[in-house]
Amino acid sequence: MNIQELATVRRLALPIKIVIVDNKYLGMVRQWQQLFYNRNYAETDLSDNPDFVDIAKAYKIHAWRLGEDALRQWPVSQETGDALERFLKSPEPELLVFDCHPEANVFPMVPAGAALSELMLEED
Ligand SMILES: Cc1ncc(C[n+]2csc(CCOP(=O)(O)OP(=O)(O)O)c2C)c(N)n1
Ligand SMILES: [Mg+2]
Repeated sequence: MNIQELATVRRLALPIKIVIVDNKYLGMVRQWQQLFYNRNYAETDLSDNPDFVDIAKAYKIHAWRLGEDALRQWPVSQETGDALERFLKSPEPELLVFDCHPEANVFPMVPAGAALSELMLEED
């Protein structure tokens, strides 16, 4: 929704660090469809997302991708740690695409109509 701002980031050489958690869905909406509408996924599939690394490169912003496996082990490998450190310390704008499982959910959440005290901490 903010792609054009990459042009400003580049023009002003703003040292902003951008992380895209790419689950290939409108995930917050998909989670509701999964949990409360029996996985009736409507208009949330983004499996045809563009390659965000290529998009950043078109704006001459350095970009790279981190697969989900890279963060599965903790502490992360030396290679991943070095890459993240370079990313954070870079004086340039940087964009990182972090591939995320399409059905990873976010908790806690409050179901529609429920009280805050009824928040869900995990899937039933
Ligand atoms: C301009 C605008 N349109 C619609 C929404 C409603 N909305 C909130 S979260 C969301 C899905 C966002 O998907 P994504 O950016 O892929 O993030 P994810 O939930 O997958 O982490 C939508 C459509 C919004 N907040 N702003
Ligand atoms: Mg998403």
